[in-house]
Amino acid sequence: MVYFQSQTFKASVVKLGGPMKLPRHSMKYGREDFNTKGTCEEGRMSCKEKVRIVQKLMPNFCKDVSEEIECARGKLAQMKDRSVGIIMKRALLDCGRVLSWGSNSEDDGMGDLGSGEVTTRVEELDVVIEFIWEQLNTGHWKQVPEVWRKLYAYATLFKVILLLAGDVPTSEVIKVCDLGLLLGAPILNNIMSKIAFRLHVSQNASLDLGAADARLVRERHLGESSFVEGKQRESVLRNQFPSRFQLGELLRPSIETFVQEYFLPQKPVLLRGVIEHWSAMQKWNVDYIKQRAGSRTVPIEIGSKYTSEEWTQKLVTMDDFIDNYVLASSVAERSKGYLAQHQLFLQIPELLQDLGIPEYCYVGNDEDIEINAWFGPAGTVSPTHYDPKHNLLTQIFGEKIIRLFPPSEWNKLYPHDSESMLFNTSQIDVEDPNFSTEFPNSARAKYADVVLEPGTVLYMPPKWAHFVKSLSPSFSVSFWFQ
Ligand SMILES: O=C(O)CCC(=O)C(=O)O
Repeated sequence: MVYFQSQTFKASVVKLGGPMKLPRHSMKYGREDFNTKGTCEEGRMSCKEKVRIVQKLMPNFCKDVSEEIECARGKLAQMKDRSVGIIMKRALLDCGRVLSWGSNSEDDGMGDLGSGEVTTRVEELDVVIEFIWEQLNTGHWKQVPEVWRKLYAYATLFKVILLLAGDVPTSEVIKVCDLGLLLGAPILNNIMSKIAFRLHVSQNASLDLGAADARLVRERHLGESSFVEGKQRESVLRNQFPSRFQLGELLRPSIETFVQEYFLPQKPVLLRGVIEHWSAMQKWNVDYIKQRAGSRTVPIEIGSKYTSEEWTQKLVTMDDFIDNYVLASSVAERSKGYLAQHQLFLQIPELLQDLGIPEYCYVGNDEDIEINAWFGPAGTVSPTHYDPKHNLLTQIFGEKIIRLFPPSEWNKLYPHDSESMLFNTSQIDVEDPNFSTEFPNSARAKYADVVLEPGTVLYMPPKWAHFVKSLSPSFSVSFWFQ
């Protein structure tokens, strides 16, 4: 796949390892998405409490970090770019001073670092972060030297530590962590994710979503879930041509049956009884997601579908996304928001504890399972496209309708130009009643429609084209494997 990166005002975010699907991962974010200022203070944690969180997570900060920074400085010197290395080294030493705070009984404020020094150091780091951001966004993502992604992660880690000492709003610090996670390389055993999660949980505990508010959120959420009822669900998609076939359904088949009858012959099937025991099935709703991840910054898609002109991407907090797109139907109608194909569980691994990995994924290469979250309001659309990997699409809450086309039908679906970013996407809008006039061969394409209900899993083999529309606020998790 090709990953486009172009100069400024575009950023390539959320790599978090693993292959990407375009255009969903072209990641066109505006520079304003990277502004961490201006978030209001809500937490009641003291500066000391916040610094302690990092002290506990990184008891050997200087030892753990020095080597990496020296190595990066060496590489930068070779690249004749010493100034970044010098600023990083200075910031490292200052962070060491912040994190040794408390080891000396005479410490006040933020160790022996004055607030003026904190501000200066953060300003210096902002210049470095901006500079690295430019490096990340110049040219082809895959050709960006790894040292820049590492440095981005370390620079944001240093900024986080200094901001904590400078006592800025916790939400601002969490956003810096998330940007480090989204753009930087993973460092120090996923330290940024641990810091962000601990800050979020501590802040949330001090805020505590009032019971009345929680009830309100739940009621609004449930109120919207009956977007389309009963039999009507099936008629959401028009053009019920005679070439429709029925998809098989199985209750927790053995691995042997799955492999012999579905995986090897590359036949899709709807599975039941596979994920019902996941605690997410009981626990997950919008309140819960807010509690676990409300202050976290996530990438969302805005627009009716990724093939439309007005489609764009944005970074927002999970709270904003839920309030303004998942629950607020009037805004959502004007501009749909979709947290789509995001490796949320690498960013917030604690959420993965509520799920499992379906054992059928292990019939492939178990080191190459990519897990993506798909969370949004009723009416999100993924236009007809195919993916190169096997997929188990699991439904946690809400419902989706899916139209599936075998690989043999792909030519009848009028794919976009093979040289374009949309090479894996059909030009047909299966919701448009006139599509067969414009694209006559499509009326002969064989397909199956399936409704994905909570607790069900759809196995989609590679190259099976699929159109997906949510019928209610919905959370799905896909497992791609090969
Ligand atoms: O749920 C969706 O909107 C699309 C899912 C999908 O395309 C996939 O899992 O590959």
